[in-house]
Amino acid sequence: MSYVSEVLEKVQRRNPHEPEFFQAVQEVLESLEPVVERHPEFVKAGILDRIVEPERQIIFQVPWVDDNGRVQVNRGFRVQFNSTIGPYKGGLRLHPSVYIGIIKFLGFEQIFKNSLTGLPIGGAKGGSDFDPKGKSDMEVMRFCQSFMNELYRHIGADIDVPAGDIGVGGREIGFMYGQYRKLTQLYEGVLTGKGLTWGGSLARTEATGYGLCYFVDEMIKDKGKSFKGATVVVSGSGNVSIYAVQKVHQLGGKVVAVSDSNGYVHDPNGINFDTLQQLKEVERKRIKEYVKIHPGATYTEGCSGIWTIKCDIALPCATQNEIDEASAQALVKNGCWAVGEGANMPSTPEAVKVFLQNKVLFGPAKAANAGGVATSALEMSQNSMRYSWTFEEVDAKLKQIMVNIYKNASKAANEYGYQDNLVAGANIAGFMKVADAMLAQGIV
Ligand code: NDP
Ligand code: 2IT
Repeated sequence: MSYVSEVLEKVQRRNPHEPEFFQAVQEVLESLEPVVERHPEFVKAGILDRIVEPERQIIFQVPWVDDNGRVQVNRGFRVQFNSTIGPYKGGLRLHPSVYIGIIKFLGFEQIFKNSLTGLPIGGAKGGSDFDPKGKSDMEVMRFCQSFMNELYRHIGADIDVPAGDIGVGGREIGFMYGQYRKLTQLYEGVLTGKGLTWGGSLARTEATGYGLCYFVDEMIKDKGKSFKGATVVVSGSGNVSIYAVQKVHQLGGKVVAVSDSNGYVHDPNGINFDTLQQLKEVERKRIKEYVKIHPGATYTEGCSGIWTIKCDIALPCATQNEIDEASAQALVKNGCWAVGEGANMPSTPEAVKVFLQNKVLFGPAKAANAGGVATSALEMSQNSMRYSWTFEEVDAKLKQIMVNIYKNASKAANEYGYQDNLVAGANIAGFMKVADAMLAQGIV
């Protein structure tokens, strides 16, 4: 049995009932077969055994009182996965579907993504099964404060720096930062995605969506194509989606559809960015409200139908496993020639296979959506310097980082016999840096 199969078997045995975690590990480890073959020193040092086991997993109670005076109890998580190349770094997700398996898959992905950025950050993830939908601002505040009442003792600007993810944006980061400051008396860059008047970085809000488009732009340019005149479908309508829509339009493409977990909007005239931003960011409304403002658009219940809309480029920016094999086949059949993953693990393994077999240019999540965390690391740099860069400075650095990620993933793919397979290329390029550092630092 190969070393990779041995480790995979152990991961499955040790982590039953966590299919998302196993899915993420399997994809990475399988693409590392030729790497461990060429590097027996990694086998000897047990690098794979160690990289699939979180360094620390914290699970805690989050009690809070709702607006009716009732006590509510949620479960909080922080998985500190790997700190070999820097302090733990990764977002917090607030969604009712959150359990340890989701946080572990996201934390595992984060190790390689963060490595790919070229910046000194380790991998982590956290969150809670709290559902922010329908909660008042005060309920969200009380939840965030209670969450931080436990989390604060495990984090710090040089220890672990959380940020946003699904259900966590500027509002939640604000409440958590306030509570951290109150509890510790420290004014430090312990969270990223902060407001601009209290340590936040310009362009962090836009970074994941913009970075995704910079990555895809580089990937398709390499094959003689561009966003100009391309029809694009973007799923979701949250932070990543909103700024992906804006950047696609700036690059000359046209986004014709966006969605939420209830359904999707198709606007053949092009999704109006201002309406989208106002509805989702400011008013926190459902996406179906869009058609009231733009009668030329249609709303359809159910979210997977979005992948049956004819497009050149698909940018899944909602959640894991949102594109299954059938949706991937529908995209290919309709002529889709590029996919960039804004969400984490949005394509099932079967869907990825369909894209690769059909020569669709495919930008995998850990490379394509790394712009968010990269800009978080730039926020950390600015906090350390007690200084801030202009929007243009941060945006230029973000763009360069995304171009470099594409080049490094593409180069690693070619070096290990995976021509044009950026899934394998990103896994290998991300892994090599962490594995070399683990080797150098000994068994700790
Ligand atoms: P938001 O909470 O801002 O938006 C999430 C969007 O996805 C909403 O439109 C939401 O719809 C939809 N969605 C969430 N869960 C589901 C589901 N189970 N089924 C269908 N639709 C769903 O989150 P972000 O935009 O920040 O995150 C989106 C994705 O991007 C996630 O996978 C996240 O991990 C990833 N990501 C985020 C980064 C960031 O910087 N924020 C960085 C890198 C990756 P609804 O409102 O109906 O729930
Ligand atoms: O998945 C991700 O990379 C994020 N949610 C962003 C993490 C961060 O620390 O900015």
